Formats: sequence, structure tokens, C-alpha cells
Amino acid sequence: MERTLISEIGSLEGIVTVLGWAQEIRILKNIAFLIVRDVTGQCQVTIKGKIDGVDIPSITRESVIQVKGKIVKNSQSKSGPEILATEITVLNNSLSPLPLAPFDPVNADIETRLNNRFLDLRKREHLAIFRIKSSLMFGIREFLHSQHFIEVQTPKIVSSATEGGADLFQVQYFDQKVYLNQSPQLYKEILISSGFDRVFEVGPAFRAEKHNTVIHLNEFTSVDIEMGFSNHEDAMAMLEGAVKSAIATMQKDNPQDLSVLNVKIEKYERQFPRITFNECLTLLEKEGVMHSANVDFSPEDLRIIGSNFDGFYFITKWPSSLRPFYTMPDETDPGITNSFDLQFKDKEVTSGAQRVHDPELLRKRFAAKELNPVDFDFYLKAFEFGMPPHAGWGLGLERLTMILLGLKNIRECTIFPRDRTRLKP
Ligand code: AMO
Repeated sequence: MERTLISEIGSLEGIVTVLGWAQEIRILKNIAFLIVRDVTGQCQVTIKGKIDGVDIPSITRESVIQVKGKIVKNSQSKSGPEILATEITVLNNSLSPLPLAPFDPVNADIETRLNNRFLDLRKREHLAIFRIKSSLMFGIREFLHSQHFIEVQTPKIVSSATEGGADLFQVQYFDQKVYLNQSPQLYKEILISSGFDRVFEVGPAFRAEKHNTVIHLNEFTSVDIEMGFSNHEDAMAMLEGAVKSAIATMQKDNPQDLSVLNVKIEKYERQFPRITFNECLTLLEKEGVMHSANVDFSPEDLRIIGSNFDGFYFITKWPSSLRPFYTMPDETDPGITNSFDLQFKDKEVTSGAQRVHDPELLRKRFAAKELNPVDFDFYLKAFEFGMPPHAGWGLGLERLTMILLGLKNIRECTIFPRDRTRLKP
């Protein structure tokens, strides 16, 4: 379709055709003003007198229209550049009233917004979140490609748990009970045995977590890597590189979106600091919190730990009891593992580790976690015929977006969230 993007009008002269939504309509005696919006911005359309074939007062808010008109030189109101309309066509009418007023300065409550998400996303600030999320992913992809990772796709319908049995969604698969995958963990490791050397995957991960919190979804986007002939140190270095590349891409590509969201993010050049799990216990103790070494940190513990850092930091050397079966134990102290979480203040963004690559040790780890090796036969097989040492991580894309933009609820950066109660839209 013939079309000029609104962002281009400022640098043009003469007649243009703009396509978009009629965001506001103001009718005075012999003159009417429309604010028209497209994906790039908004402009003011001025209508003097009558225009053939269109009844301006009957245009409803958020109808899709086509406006042909002359650019008014040197006219830049707070509604954007101005066009003097010569032709207006209503391409599709919007019903009235709107179920949600997307352009009110104050947002509706989150439930109303999510129920009417198609309208909610028309707001500039909300679109900005997803443009930034896309850039963050682009920055990670670009970095991983530069490091010779192969992007892969693995099944989401699976026969066994990877991250522990409790949080699995069971589904009917013909006459069998199967599960929605919690993580591509087993498959990305198998590909290391296949000699892919470095793989990554971006895909949905499903967790049947019952708690409804502002940092948990039941379906989230997991960015996973696995690298052969590597240990946890190599994986941590790759994670730092990927996160810094994501931030740099966002800063380069989204200055306007960041400013619409009022987010200022410094350049991230310094190394992410590290703290071990045991050092976290000492830190908590100093604050009067006694914490058992076999229990994961609570949100309050993480708030205390996070208050000692001003951004990203790694928590390393987690106890074996708190990590999945595939995590490599420390050579000198099998009670701890070669594992890490990347945190941003009080929130976990990534988990990773060096993995067990010796099938004998893997069998012992299954036994220690009371897992049946038969459930993992296809995985174990890949370890019996030449599995290199390997390491990797899984990063929650919504968590990364949320923490960088300072969003209060992970649903803000999930287009159509799935949580405890939400299955629509
Ligand atoms: P883990 O279970 O810690 O590790 O998940 C990795 C990262 O995924 C994100 N995440 C979530 N995001 C939103 N809602 C949830 N319910 C949710 N659960 C997890 C977090 C978390 O850090 N296989 C390992 C990774 C690996 O070792 O390679 C795994 O899945 O940001």
C-alpha cells in the first residue's frame, strides 16, 4: 500500500499518505483535528471544512484510517508534525466505547490491560518494552553467532523431567501421558555428544509452578546455551559477553524507547562481581539471618544479598543438594558444585554450571536425587559413546527485560502471559 511512515514526515515536503489509528478526534466549528498514530509515532491531521465521502464526526477513536494531505511546513506541535488533509478513508471502524482507554496517562489495572492486550499494546510505552526485548534478543543472538554457536530447536513435548519432577505439566499424547518441557537441558547436552560443539536455543519453557508472583510465569522464554570442552568459568565468561552485548544493542538501537520508558542504563563494561553461596550465608548471618546450607534463598535473603551489589553479580559454588542431577560436583568438595546463578540485585536472571560428563558419575547423581535412570535412557546413552566435558546456562528473557527496564511485574514484558489463572488471550 502507498504509505509514508509518520517518523519520516518531518524530513519531507508536499503530499503524503499516512496509514494508522485515529487516536484522538477533536471537532470545532469549521475545523477538526485528528491525532493519527502508526508504529513510528503520531502526527496531527487538520481538516478544514468538509472532505468528500467522509463524515468526520462519525469516525470513532482507534478506527484505522488513511489520510492523504499536504505537510504543513515548520509546524511541529506536541502532537507531532502536521498534515492538512485532502482525502480521508476509513479503512476499518472501531467499536465505541473502547473496553480500555489505552492513551489515558494512568494505566488501567493489569488484569483489565491483559484482558484487552491488543489495545493495551497500542500504547507507545508498551510497544517500547517489546521493541527493547527484541533488541536484547538480537544482541544475544549476534554475540552467540560471533562465538560460533549454532542455533537449534529441540522438542517441547517430552517424556521426562529435567529440572525436578514437581513443576511439570502433563499432557495427553495419543494414548500416553507426556510432559511439556521445562528446559532444553537434556537435548542441548546430547548435541554436545553429537559434536555440535556450541549450541543455543531460544524457546518456550513450561513450569507448573503454583505460586503466582511478579517474577514467575508458567510459560517463559528460555535462552539456553551449551558448550563442549568447557567448564563453568567458560560458561560464565560467555554469559557476561551475551548480557553485555544485549545491553549495548539496546542502547544503540532503542534510545527513543528507553527515553519513553524513562530508563537510563549505564554502559556495562566492568566485570560482574562474584560471591560464593557460603559467603552469602556469612553475609546473611551478619544481618542476623540464620540460613541453612540446604535451603534455597528466600526473596528476603536475596534482597539482603543483592543490597551489597549495584547490578549484576554471580552467586557461585551452590551446594549439591540445591542443584539438579546434571550439575558437576567440585573436584575437592563433592558437597558443592561448579555452578552459578547470575543475579541482578535481588532477582535471578540465569542459572548455569559445568555438567557431569562421566556416565558412571551421572548414574550416581540419579541415585542421589532418587531419579530412575530408565526415564533418562536416551540421555544417558549419549554419554556412553564419547561425551566431552561441557557447560552451559539458561537465561530467562522476560527476567532480563524486566530487571533492565525496572518493571514491577514480569507480565509487563510478556505479550500474552500464562500464569496460574490466565489462559486467554
Ligand atoms: P532454571 O530452572 O534456573 O535453570 O531456569 C533458568 C532461568 O530461567 C528463568 N526462569 C523463569 N522465568 C520466568 N518464570 C519462571 N517460572 C521461571 N523459571 C525459570 C530464570 C532462571 O534463571 N536447565 C537450567 C539452566 C542451565 O543450567 O543451563 C534451568 O532451566 O531467569
